[in-house]
Amino acid sequence: MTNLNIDAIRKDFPILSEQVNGKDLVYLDSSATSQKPLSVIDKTKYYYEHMNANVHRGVHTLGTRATDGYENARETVRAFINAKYFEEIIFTRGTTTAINTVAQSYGDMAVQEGDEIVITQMEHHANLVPWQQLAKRKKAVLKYIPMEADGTITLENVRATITNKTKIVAMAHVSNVLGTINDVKSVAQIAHEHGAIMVVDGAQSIPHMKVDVVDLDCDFFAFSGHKMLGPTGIGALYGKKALLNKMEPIEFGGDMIDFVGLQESTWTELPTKFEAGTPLIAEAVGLAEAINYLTEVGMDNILAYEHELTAYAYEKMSEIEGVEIYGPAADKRAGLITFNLQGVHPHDLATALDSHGIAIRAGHHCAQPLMKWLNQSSTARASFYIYNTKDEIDTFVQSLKETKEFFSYEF
Ligand code: 7TS
Repeated sequence: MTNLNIDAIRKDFPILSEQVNGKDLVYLDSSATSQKPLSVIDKTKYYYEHMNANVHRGVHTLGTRATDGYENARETVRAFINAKYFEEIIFTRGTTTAINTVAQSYGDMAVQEGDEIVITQMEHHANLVPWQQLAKRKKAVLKYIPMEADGTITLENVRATITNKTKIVAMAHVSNVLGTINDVKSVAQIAHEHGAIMVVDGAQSIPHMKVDVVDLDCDFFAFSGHKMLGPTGIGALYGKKALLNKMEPIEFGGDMIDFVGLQESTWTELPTKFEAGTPLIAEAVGLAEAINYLTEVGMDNILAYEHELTAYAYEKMSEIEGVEIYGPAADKRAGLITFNLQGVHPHDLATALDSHGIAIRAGHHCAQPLMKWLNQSSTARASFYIYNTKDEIDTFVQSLKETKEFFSYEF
C-alpha cells in the first residue's frame, strides 16, 4: 500500500473539485496533460505580481528578480535530472521543440548520406517526424527496431538494428500509447558502442519516475513541463555539454548572440545560445515549483502508487468481455492503459464517458505508425497520476460496463 496521503494531494488540485456534466470530474487524461497544484498556479501568479520583467537585460530590481527566478528554475531542473552542469539545460517550448532542436542542429551536423537513424514504431510523432525529415534532408536511412507482440523491445533486436553506420538512436523512455518502459540505459550503451548518440524522449517518463541523465548516459533528454504538473508552453532539452558546444543554434535573434556585425555574427555561451528571444520566464518559474512539488511527494512514491493503480485498473478492465488492452502486462508498464471496447468506436466511448464526468483520450494519440502496427485506426486511453484513486477507477470501470450495455442494445 502507498505511503501517500492521496486525499491531501487531491486537495492541492483545485480542478479536481469541478463538476462535469453534473458529475464529479474523474480525470484520466494526464498523459495528454497533467492537472496543476495550487502551488504552481500561485507561483505563476506571484511571478506576475512581484517579479515580472525581461531577463538578462535590465539592471533594475525587477529585472534581477525575473533573471534570478528564471536561472534558479534552470538549477532546479538540473538538480532534478542530476545533470552535471547548468549549461546542459536548455529551456524549450516542450518535448517537440527539444527534439526538433536536436534533429536540426545535431542531425544536420552529424548525419551524412547513407548514415542511419534508428527509432521505434512506438514513437510519438514528435520523436518520429523530425527524424524522417532529417533522413530526407540528408538522404539517410530511417530504421525501426522491431517490436515484440506485447509492444516491448528486446536488446537483441536493438543490437541487430544498430550498426556502425548509425549516427542517432532516438527512443521514448515510456510509450504514450503502450505504456512500455524502454531500457534506454542499455540502448544508450549499445548506441555508444557503435559511435552513435542516444536521444531519449522523456515526455512520459519524467512525470512519473526518477530520471538521472548521468546514470542513463543519454546524450539528449527531452521533456515537457505540462505533463509533470507544470505550466503549458515550457519544457527542456538536456544535452551533454561537449555536444551542445559543437552544435549550431537553430533560432537566431536577441539574447543568443555575442557580437553582431553587418554580415556576420557570433553566438553567446551555453545555454543562452539555444534560447533566442525573450524566454518562457513565468513558465520556467512555474515548472520549478512543479518540480518542488514532485520532489516533496517523492518520485519513488509516485511510481509505486501509479503502479498499484495501474495494476488495479488493468485487472478490472480485463474482466470486461470485449475490452482489448494493448501493450505489456501490468507489471511491465507505466501508468496508462490503451484499449478498445469491441463494437464501440473510441470517440463514442470517450463521449459516453464524458457524460459521466470521466475524461479519457481517444484517437491515434499522435502515433499513427503505432496504430498501423496495432492494426487499429483509433484507440481509447486512460492515464493515471498521483491524484487518481481506486474509487475513480471503479467509477470508470462501471461506466465502461454501462457504455458497453448501452451500445450492445443498438446492435
Ligand atoms: N513524446 C511523447 C512520448 C508524448 O507522449 C508527447 C505528448 C510528446 C512527445 C509531445 O509533447 P509536447 O508537450 O511537445 O506536445 N503526448 C501526448 C499524448 O499522449 N496525448 O496528448 C499529448
